[in-house]
Amino acid sequence: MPTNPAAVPPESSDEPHVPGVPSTVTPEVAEPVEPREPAPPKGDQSGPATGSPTGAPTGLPQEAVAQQGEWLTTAQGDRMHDTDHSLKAGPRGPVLLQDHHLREKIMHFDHERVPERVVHARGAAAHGVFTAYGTASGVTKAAFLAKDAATPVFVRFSTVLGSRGSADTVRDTRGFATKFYTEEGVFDLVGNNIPVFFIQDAIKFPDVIHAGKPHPDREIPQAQSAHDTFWDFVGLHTEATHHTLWNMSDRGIPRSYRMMEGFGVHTFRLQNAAGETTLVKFHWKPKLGVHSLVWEEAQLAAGADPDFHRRDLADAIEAGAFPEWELGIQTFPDTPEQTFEGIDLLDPTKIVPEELAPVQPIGRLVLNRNPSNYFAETEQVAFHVGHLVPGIDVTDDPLLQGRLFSYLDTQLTRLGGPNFGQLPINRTHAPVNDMLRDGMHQTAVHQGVAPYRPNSLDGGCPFQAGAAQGADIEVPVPLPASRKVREAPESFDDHYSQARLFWRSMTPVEQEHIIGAYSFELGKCYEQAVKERALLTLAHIDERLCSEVATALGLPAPAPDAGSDDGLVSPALSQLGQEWPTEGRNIGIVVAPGADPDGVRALREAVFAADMVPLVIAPAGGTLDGVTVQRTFATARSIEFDALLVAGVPAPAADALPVRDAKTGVRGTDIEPRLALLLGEAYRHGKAIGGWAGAEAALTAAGVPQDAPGVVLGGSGTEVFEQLTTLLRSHRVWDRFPAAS
Ligand code: HDE
Repeated sequence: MPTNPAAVPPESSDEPHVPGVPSTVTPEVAEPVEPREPAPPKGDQSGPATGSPTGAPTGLPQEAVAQQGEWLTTAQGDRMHDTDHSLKAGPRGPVLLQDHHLREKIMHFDHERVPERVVHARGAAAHGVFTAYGTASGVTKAAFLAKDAATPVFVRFSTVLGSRGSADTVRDTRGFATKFYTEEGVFDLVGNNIPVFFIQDAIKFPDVIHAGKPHPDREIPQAQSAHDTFWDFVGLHTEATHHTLWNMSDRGIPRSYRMMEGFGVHTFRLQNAAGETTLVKFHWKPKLGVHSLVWEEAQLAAGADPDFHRRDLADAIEAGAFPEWELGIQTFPDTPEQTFEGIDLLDPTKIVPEELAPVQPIGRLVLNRNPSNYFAETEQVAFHVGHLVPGIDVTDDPLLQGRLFSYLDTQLTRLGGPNFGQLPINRTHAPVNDMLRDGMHQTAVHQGVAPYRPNSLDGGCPFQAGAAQGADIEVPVPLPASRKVREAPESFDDHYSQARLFWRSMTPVEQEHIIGAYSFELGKCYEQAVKERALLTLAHIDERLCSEVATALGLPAPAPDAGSDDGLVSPALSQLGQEWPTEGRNIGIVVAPGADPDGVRALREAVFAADMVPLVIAPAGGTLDGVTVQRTFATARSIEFDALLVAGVPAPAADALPVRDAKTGVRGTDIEPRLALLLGEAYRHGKAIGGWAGAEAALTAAGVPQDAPGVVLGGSGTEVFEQLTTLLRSHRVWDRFPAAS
């Protein structure tokens, strides 16, 4: 019998299943079940038996599974009896060169890494399905956008600046890249969570990234824009102003990947079956709304849980709270000028406000399956803006044009050669019959003798398709009669009007966050000239923004230079002012020994019933009064919870430090300091807080005023929870932020 513990057969299907893990791409929401820590990867109980120790990862075809059989082998299939000792000349003697297993094992380990992505290195991904409404069929012939077409997808979210091991919650733009495995070939929508970009021409990309990455001498700071080289660049390169302002807004610190918008950024060209063309911008709209962390939370999470977003995405999918987005398009007539309401559609630093061109929903994306192997899927996936299907084409946006080169080129280094398209995650679901041959990591065994055209030896195969066979035929767009130049169009010179539009569209509390972000980032710079130049840029956006940041920096504010604007406001840019679904939110339940255990049980049921996740927090792990504890005072941190409920007052530890009641100033030892920290942070971060069964004392000791907005006391746990749910629909208790009052 095998002695290797990995050889234990896969768990049987009647064992408790990981909550909500689906075995197909069907976007059905599973019944919420009691949460537990993420379980190790399991075999797909519904798929074919593989006889492998780990079972076939969910959804993968059997031939894609590396492990077969129960016994440990070398890479050549030679069965091994010992992988723990090198072959030696005696137990105390030297290691023998003839030990092939040792050399193979270490050689392979030494080469396990591939270069990380030069940008967007830190990411997390999930599988899902996209179902089209058919509403885009009038403007595009793309088959996957026809009514009810369901297309498998793989979506990778990322930060831009940080290395692969950096924290998730840093202030940065987020990548939102979607691979549609359509019947007509792969379509990649490689977008961001911010609709504009720092630069208007791809040739500036190395500059902006060199400026944003850590300083080349000490290689710090990691994954941050709060340093001199970044602000040096954006101060000198004013076309970055609009995007920088978005980054300094709450969009730069999303609460969750599930709560981000996505944008294709560039304008694309669609073509319908009649050959008519339309210019469009793509938008992803999250079902849960657009929500952000507050800056202190983002900083705390970077230490307490650097995997915050990655964990959130995987946990939500595992629990059956499948993230959802609607894909929408803004459409514009394809005129020779390629402008709309005076906005240059080829300028990637500009948006078209939704109030001028509404976003029309064209389909629904549901992410319902976690990757089973990070490297094979999330790391090796290769997106490309040039992966297009008939009916979708690029425009002459100079940023997009440069990307068309970069995304092929970068894979040669990162994935080691030209055959990365054969990696399972990158394989199209359409039949492939190309004439590309050989090269590094070739895994296909091509047939025939004539990989050239024309040929007679392979019967003339493969044949070229025409329009009738669905060939992707370029849209014959007329080119402007012009001259060869290194120049940008004049309209690209407007660097401020849309930054002003964005600023004006923010609510007071969002504006306060922006002021705080600039004050923090510029406060981390050392060079006086860099800060002064940044203030000059702010003077072009708004006088108060500029003067408040100047005050925070201890510098004089330059004279305002707000230009002459139309004063347009786009309410769609604000994240506040609406109510959103609360599915998948984490509810922390702080319990003390003897504090209404039946009430806690009923509360947990109520939280599950509301499709949210109850997490019981107690002084120690295990169970308390028969209730399973998920977090202890040592492992819980406020960042994890969207709302907190407190039942009773935990007894202070014998060595507890005295804490100060923030309201009365009185010091006491009537609450555990870590609980005081938990409640105090949740309060400061504008989270809904509730309590019953004697919670008042704990809240008072933690400095949480009982009459403050968003603090609910009394009744039963379930009654309090109902009120917290209403508060959660607005994401935070905004009235607790000074600017909102
Ligand atoms: Fe990228 N970008 N980019 N980018 N980008 C890459 O490609 C590049 C730009 C975006 O999850 C790289 O495979 C240039 C805009 C995402 O794997 C690289 C320019 C937008 C991802 C590259 C841009 C993006 C990348 C690095 C200026 C939003 C991650 C690894 C012309 C619309 C995809 C790779 C993933 C990745 C180049 C600008 C989004 C080097 C030259 C604008 C989401 O090819």
